Amino acid sequence: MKFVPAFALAATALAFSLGAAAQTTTLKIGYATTKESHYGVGSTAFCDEIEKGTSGRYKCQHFPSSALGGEREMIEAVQIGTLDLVNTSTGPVGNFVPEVRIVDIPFLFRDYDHARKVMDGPIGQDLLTKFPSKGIVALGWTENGFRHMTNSKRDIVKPADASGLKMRTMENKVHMEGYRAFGIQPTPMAFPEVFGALQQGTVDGQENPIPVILASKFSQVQKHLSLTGHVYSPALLLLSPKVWSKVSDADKKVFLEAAKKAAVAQRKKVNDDENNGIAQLEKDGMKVIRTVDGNAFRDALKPVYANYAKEFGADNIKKIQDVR
Ligand code: EAX
Repeated sequence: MKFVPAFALAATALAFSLGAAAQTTTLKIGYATTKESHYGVGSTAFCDEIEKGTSGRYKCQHFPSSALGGEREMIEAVQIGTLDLVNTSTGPVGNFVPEVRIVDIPFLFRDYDHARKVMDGPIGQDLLTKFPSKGIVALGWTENGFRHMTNSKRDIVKPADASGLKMRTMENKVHMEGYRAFGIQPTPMAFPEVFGALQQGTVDGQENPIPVILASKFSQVQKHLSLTGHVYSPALLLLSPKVWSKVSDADKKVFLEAAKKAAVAQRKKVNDDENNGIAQLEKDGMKVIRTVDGNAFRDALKPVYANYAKEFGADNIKKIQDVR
């Protein structure tokens, strides 16, 4: 048997490990809420799929709980390439890709089934094609959920109850225009500042889906929850073009398939939180108004819908409303 000196074995092992390590690219992925939240579940599904599907050529490092800043900051970081991936609501996205603003219109979507059909269908898929020219690769739609109002002052059943409240909103002019019609004083603010602002009383309330209210423990600083469901908040998996340009065609297919699996996992978590989270929030001390006067909120929006129709085209709004 040929004697192989120990140093030769060590060198071979080192070369192999360096070779293998050199083939693994670790992608940084950021999102607003905890790793256990809907964003963490969706991001984990995506990351597991790309690691498996690329035989370990790609894996992720998670930055949950707004560790890398607000969603707007993370989207900017993806654009310039200092962050590889972000799983973000559409809140600030309209500042980068204006066409996306149409899906932020209040009371546009009937329910989750309608919203998911639109995002996964021709309308939603066409919106994804608007991103590359703005220096962003949109891998697919995930989901934040239907947004509800919380505040520290009073029950909200109809717009008059919300009138005069100083509410934190996302940096989203479509939302702000709609909320003004309810008499709300909208205060745009990045998500990482929201808990503190509620705690100090800088704002009276905020609006977010149940999964975000749960994961962010807003029950500690908010007494009232009203299930207004006034906006459906889509979310997106966005990737830096710097990464995308280095991904092989075969691995690109893996990334796109993985984004679909992320959507399935994230939407399931949203469903679970919607089904179980409200009772949890009541247990945590929140007073929940389950039935609001939805027609009164929709009526209050009518003048604003005329503006939305001017901005987005009445036919484009109707196309979304007509999806069955
Ligand atoms: O995406 O800013 C918000 O209210 C968003 O819903 C939150 O960051 C989760």
